[in-house]
Amino acid sequence: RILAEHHVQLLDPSELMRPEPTFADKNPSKFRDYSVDTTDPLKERVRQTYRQMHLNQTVDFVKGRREHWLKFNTIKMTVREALEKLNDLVDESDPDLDLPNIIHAFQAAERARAEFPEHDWLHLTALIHDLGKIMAFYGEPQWAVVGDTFAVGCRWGDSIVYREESFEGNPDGDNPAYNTELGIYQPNCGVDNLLMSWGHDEYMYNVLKHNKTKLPHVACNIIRFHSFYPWHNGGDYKHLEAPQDAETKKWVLIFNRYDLYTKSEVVPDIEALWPYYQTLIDKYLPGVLEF
Ligand code: INS
Repeated sequence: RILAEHHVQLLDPSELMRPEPTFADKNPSKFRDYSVDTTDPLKERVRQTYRQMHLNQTVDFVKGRREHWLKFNTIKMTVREALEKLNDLVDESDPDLDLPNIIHAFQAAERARAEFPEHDWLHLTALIHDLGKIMAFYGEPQWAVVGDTFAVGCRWGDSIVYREESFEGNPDGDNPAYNTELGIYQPNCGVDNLLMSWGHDEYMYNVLKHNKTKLPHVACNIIRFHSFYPWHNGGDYKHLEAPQDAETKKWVLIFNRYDLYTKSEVVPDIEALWPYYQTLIDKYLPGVLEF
């Protein structure tokens, strides 16, 4: 009976969506610090990555990268092989994690597993949510792989990090077709109709669909929008939301707790965890994938 109560408590949605998680290794307000300090190498690394992103991500650029990557003819690999590649990737846009990305994958997955033990699809979603970052090993600069995403083709959201200065010189800012509140979109067109800045979210979403994953659609949507902070965290782009986006946002926000607040120096025992996660890979995303 005690166990059952504990279980119910863990699954209470209001608890799950509380902004302050109790499991974080540092004060939650200390995450996502994008303040500028040009003498701090980590802060500068983050700022420069976003500067390149905000300068170069235009409608034309995004269309070009989609054209290139969505042929899925670059890489053939299993999920495990792709995850192991992330051992060599430190995300240059992330002020909260200076460790290889595979560690973050397991940190997030284990937290999802602890809070939603019965939703095995969510554990796998957390494990693979950043897998699209393997683009960085195949010629893509980090500014087109990592970091928060935003919609191109309309005015940039006010809550985008470094919004004030870092878009200076981006030609879309001078283009009247792209620089209005609606830009190329219809009101309430829905987030899945937005042309997103090119990065690992949109790529991995498409990889999942291309490889006919058995993960539920909401899992694919979590992956597609998990870095769209200006939307799910900043409150921008409301005029482009469709009613069905509320469900996506709810799950993205639940997921965000595992994604953001588990970032810490505590390294999980990855070898010991593989067998469990391999069963999930075999169930939902087996074999060699086309990336
Ligand atoms: C996260 C988030 C972080 C960013 C990471 C990304 O989802 O957007 O801010 O640094 O690259 O994976």
